[in-house]
Amino acid sequence: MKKDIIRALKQNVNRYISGEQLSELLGVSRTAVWKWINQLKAEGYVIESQTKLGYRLVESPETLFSYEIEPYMNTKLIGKHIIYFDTLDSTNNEAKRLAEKSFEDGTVLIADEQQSGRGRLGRNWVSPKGKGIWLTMMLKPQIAPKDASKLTIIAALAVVRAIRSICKVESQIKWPNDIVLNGKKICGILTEMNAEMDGIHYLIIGIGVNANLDEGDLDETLLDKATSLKAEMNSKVDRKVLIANILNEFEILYHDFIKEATIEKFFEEYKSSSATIGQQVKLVDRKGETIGFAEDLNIEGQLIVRKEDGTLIEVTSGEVSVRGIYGYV
Ligand code: BT5
Repeated sequence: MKKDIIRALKQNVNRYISGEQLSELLGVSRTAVWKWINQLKAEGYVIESQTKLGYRLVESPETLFSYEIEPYMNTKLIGKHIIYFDTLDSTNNEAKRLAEKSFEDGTVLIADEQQSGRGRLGRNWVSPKGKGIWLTMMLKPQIAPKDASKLTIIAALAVVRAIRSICKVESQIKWPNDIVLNGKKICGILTEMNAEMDGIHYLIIGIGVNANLDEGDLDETLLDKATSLKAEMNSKVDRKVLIANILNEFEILYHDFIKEATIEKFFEEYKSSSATIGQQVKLVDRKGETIGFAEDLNIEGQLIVRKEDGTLIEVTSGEVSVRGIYGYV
């Protein structure tokens, strides 16, 4: 109902829509309309009411309510069910809790703030309130567990495409799960799954985008390697539109990917978005560090690295950490 009232109010920007019109449109009484309007006001919507004229929407809150994002979406699966939280420990944690009960394929969880946002291997992810996009997509893909990491690629491409179309800038993918802009990290992706040898029970993709973070939001150790879209572009990003675009782009890519569990169709796009190919890299794993040159990526999403002794190795994400030698990328 809220969604319908908001849609009606938004379609009549700068104009009043009468209580009677709203009640006819929505099939509820005028008193019910009045109650919904009051609820919306309590949520931060600025709505003018005039006795004879009706209601006029003056301002919407920045809050990422599903009904604020949906008007910009055109998906059939991803985000058909969006659950918004003011605050959470982590959207990926919440997704796991929900998955233990039951969930609709394509459900998206969004938090305005994460108290314990997570990166890979228990690392911390800074997620201040009202400044970023902290979301998790919950999926039930019918693919083999070995192909699951390719969904990180799909998500990364969706973010790059969405940033291109909304912010008109070209971001790049730092293998395997970072998006960088001007050499600094603006987004991280955390894909996790619950699977058996031959099947995935559920898979969750957490995406964190530093949309409108200010310098003070990142601690000093991060300042030389992380940034936000706002800081790089000198203007604030509309998080709702960017979220909708990420979900739209993800669905298009996911739809193609899921048929054969291959990234073949977007392999060239993936390679040309790579910030890692052509860089000197340091591979770090439990055994130690290896210096090499990132020559290419293969269709499995592995990084092909020429070691200093001239041999080529295929590096699988999750096995090693890749660091740039001359800076973050
Ligand atoms: C990642 O891990 O980059 C995955 C981050 C995923 C975050 C999303 S937000 C929604 C969902 N819910 C969650 O709890 N998580 C996901 P990794 O590659 O391990 O990078 C982590 C490292 O990035 C940290 O150790 C810091 O060095 C750095 N970092 C932390 N917060 C950052 C931020 N906001 N922006 C840029 N870098 C950050």
